[in-house]
Amino acid sequence: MSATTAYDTNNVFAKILRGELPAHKVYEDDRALVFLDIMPRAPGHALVIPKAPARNILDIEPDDLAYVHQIAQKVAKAGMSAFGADGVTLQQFSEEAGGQVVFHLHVHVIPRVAGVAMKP
Ligand code: DGP
Repeated sequence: MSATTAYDTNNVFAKILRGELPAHKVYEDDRALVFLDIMPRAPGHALVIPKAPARNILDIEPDDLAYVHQIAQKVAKAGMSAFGADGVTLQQFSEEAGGQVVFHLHVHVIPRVAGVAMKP
């Protein structure tokens, strides 16, 4: 596996973007989509993805990466407020060795309550 691995248009997030699979969407614009994680590690666990076809941190265009993080900041603030959180954890995994399972770039935004551990 290398940084040049091609984008797979059949990954599940590409299917969500095309409307072929359902998702609980919480925000959408012309460049990004935000939806709830199907296996939340804490209440309000959301995923921010670019609409552009990026596999992960290794191939995303810098402008798209910056935009995804702008949206992640908004989602972090809104999620903390909505779920009464004291903090927020952002995670992004790249390639199998980095813990990535779905190969369309996504940033996990996980509201955190003080003293409450995230689910594994
Ligand atoms: P990772 O690539 O390691 O960041 O893990 C993928 C994450 O995506 C994991 O937290 C579960 C979530 N996920 C996988 N399939 C689906 C799906 O079909 N719908 C939603 N909403 N989330 C999914």
